[in-house]
Amino acid sequence: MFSKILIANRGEIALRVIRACKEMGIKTVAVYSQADADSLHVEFADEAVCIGPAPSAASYLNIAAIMSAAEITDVEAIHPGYGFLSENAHFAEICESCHITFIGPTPENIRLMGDKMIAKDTMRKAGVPIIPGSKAVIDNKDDAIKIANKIKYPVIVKASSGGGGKGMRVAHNDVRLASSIITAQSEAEVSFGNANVYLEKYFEKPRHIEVQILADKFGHVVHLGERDCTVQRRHQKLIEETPSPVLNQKIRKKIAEAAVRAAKAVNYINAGTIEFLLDTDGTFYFMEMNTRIQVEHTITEMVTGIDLVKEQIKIAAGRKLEYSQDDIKFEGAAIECRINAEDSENGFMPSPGKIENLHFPGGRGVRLDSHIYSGYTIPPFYDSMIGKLIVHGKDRQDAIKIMQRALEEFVIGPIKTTIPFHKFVFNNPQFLRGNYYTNFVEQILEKKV
Ligand code: MV4
Repeated sequence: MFSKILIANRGEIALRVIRACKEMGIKTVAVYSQADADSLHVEFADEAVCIGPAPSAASYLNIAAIMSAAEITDVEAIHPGYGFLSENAHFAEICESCHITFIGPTPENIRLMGDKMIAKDTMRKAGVPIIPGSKAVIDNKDDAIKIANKIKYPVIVKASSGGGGKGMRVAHNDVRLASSIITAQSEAEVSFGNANVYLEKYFEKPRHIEVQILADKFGHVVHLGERDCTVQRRHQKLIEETPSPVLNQKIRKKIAEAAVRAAKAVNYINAGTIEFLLDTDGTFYFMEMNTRIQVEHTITEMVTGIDLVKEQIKIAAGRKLEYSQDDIKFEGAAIECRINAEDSENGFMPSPGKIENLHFPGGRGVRLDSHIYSGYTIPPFYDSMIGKLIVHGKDRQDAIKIMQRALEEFVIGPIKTTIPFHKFVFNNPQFLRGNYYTNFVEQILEKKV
């Protein structure tokens, strides 16, 4: 096992990794930007190294500065968390060449899944259902129009290097398709430095279902069930729950098996998530694979009792998975609400600043993963998520009751947060029935449901 790990991240996920390391008897090194000198991850780690000024590009994305910190502190491994360098194949390669273990998948895994077209083609060959669409990059509008008329409108143009919703365009007819391709291509070129786009049938009322997998270096792959992440705004998830309120046991088993097949097809190693689009009729299709630990990993931990960050570290250290699929038991239901420093009553406008009043909820079934404290100033430079409120109940109804109570107990001020939004959702009849789609947040903001 490693004796010292560097955490190349900040905020709640840096704390989350430090906590796992402490329980495993591993020493920790935090890295921080000049704007994060007062952060809890700096306080809680055994050592801390300043890696640059506030902007991410100069600090948390600064590979040279992070590798220098790793060399100076003599760590054996780096945990990248999520975001920042977590899905950067080049960074994973540099770690390898410096003989420092990257706690995550191989550079090849990351690179393959980073190209959505290649990922899709790999899944098709592995027998994982994929969304009908173009089999190659779109290079002229006539071919695109032919494909669109074959799969029937509406269609969606997606960027090959995209993901997470960036660079997507929906088209309902030939004329709009031609212009959508041009705009999607130029957006993709600007955002990703790669203008390649492809075409898919567009689903109007999908749900976002993802499956957590773990894979060790000996080819063993297990799944840890699904998460329903359908409550999103502008491709930012706000609420995640497990199990999904809409899957029956038959589809649940099929989607989990498809995820294991997907991971095996690419010789995947470490923790990963396979995202599926679920149609209203229960058919599901591969969307993309996330090659990192995700924000919402916590709800899977609650229902399985498995610490995913510890598993990531053990896998990276070359340990075999200690259990097989049948040993994994799922208990109850878990829900996560993302607490962002945003004014959900004013267009989710960012609301950085000093926290003067703070009270964390507690009691039965409540977990709070957060790096904030009373007197802490939220810097304006980074992601607005300041915490995750996670509940675990004996079933969905019980979890909802715990969440409603915990949201009532929660005080953060005077900065604005997404707590009022969550209180509103947990009183919405459609949400309470589990009857919602990806347009749900838009609908409630327009007061339609
Ligand atoms: C789609 C889709 C409908 N049809 N693809 C959004 C993020 C990225 N992972 C893919 N996304 C979508 N792809 C087809 N063919 C609808 C979405 C989508 C979405 C998916 C899941 C959750 C929320 C969403 C919000 C808007 C669009």
